[in-house]
Amino acid sequence: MCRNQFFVQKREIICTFIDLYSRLKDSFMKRYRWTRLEPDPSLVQTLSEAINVSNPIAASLCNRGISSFEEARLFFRPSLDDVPSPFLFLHMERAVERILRAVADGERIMIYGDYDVDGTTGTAVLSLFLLERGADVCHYINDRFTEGYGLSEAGIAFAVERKVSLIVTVDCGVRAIEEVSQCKAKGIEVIVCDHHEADGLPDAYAILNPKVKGNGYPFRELCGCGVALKLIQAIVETEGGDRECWSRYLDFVAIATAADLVSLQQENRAYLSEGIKLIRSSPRASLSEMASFIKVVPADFVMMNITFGIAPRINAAGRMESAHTAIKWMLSSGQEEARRYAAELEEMNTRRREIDAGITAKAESMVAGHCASFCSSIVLYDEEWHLGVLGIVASKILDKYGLPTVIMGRMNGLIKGSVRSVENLNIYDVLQECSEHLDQFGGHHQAAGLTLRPEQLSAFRKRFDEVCSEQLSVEARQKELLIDAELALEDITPKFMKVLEQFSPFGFGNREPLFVTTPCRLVGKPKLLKERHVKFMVQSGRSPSFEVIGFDRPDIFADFDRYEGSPRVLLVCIPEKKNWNGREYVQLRLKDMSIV
Ligand SMILES: [Mn+2]
Repeated sequence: MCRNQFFVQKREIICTFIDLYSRLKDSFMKRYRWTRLEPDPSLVQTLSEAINVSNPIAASLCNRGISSFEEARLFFRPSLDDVPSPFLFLHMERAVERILRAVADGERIMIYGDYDVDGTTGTAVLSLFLLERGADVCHYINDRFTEGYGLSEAGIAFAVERKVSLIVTVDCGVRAIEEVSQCKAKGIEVIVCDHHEADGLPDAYAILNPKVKGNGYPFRELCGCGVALKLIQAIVETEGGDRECWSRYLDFVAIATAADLVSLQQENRAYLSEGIKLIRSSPRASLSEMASFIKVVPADFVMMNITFGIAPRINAAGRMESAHTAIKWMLSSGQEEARRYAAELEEMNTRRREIDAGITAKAESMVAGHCASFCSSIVLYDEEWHLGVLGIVASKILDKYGLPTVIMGRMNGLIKGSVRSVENLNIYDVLQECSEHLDQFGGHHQAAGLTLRPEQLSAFRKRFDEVCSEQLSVEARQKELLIDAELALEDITPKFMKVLEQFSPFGFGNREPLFVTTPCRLVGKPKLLKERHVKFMVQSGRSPSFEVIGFDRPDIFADFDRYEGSPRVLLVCIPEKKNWNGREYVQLRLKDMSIV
């Protein structure tokens, strides 16, 4: 071999080695697929100048569809002044006229709601509003287990028995074609307040639903309780009342908006922030009593107290016994009554938690055995499992293993289950492919429910895994982080933090802005907290050093351990204001990391 050839070969070997090494290094660290969003640079530049914010902030806004001064104003300053008129709904005038006539004539009105947070709060606000007008109002909520979702025979029989002549539905009704005509045949008129999609429409007196074709309302993303609020607003405006007469229900509307996973954009942001303000400044009895159970004073109330405190307690009623306890709590007139029902909800939620923890533990112990035979899904069944918590358990298993999950229990000789799916897989389509093994199924692309006969279980399990394996690409199996912009540590200024905070409230349709840092250097030694969380300091250029916290990432601590000296890293993180012993500082909440 000539000398030259030798060097070429050697260089190739070194290059291959470096390449392999850097790929190995990469695989040590990254847990997620990083997707850098790339908004139009000229749009980002123009917006950043128009509203005087830094480029990373402007890019994050553009990624949320906000690219003008006016759109930014509506986003950062959500106000009730900007919400559209309720009379844009095609049938609103009819609905108002019919309800006012029923109130004037002393007709009995029944509010028919769903058993979840959205349906029960919607039922409560309509009931409270009409009761104050001296209307003769009753309500009906389906039993989750015996009646399921939508208008039921038992519900209609209840209305007939109570001599009801007008039903107003909340968070259900738009698909009840058969049931609405049954009502009509029995002399009961129906007004539908709903936000579910529907193909055909029922022959109702009026249909208020922003997702129905030609409905006239410009914002599609209202929750069911939000639609009920628009109806209340329309009645108030027809009677010449002022805003306070309808905005006083925003506490419950905020709770429904946060809990029902509707998009936190446009007017939903106004309802949520105004509703939370209302709970802070003048909480009604039911809310102040529940606040003491979730250990928060109303004045400090935040969005998290809804999602992790109030919503699960309301849902516990429908899951464990009957949603009626939740309605009674919402309609309570004094502190004492409110305390009694809040305590009942607390007890049901404690029970729900115990049952859910037990089932989750059992399900987790079954995963390994299941995955020995199936690799693209998790389908678990136990005849003892309580049907009310299966959806919660399925979400937890999905979160942990990242595979489409079905968790099932038994009722009346049939198997019933909840299905939860990863982001990039439409689970409704998957179920459709398995329909020969199913008695019933329904839901949407991320969550569904199903019923099947026990003898179909093993065939269903096999088919479900087969379809998932066909439809789940390699990419879809790895969780994706959507990164809004690159951020240099030097750019994390007090002003940056102040603007960033105003992106909240976060949730569906408004995720937290996520940044990838420019390369920065590890300072000092990383720490492992509670054997699970990694904490370390970073610094770059002339920036001060920042504390980084990575929850549940002991792997990062272990990886650092393998490196000599202080490696340079890229962080995918969310900068957050922290307060410790009266000192305010910025901490970077870490989602993922790689070494450069
Ligand atoms: Mn709903």
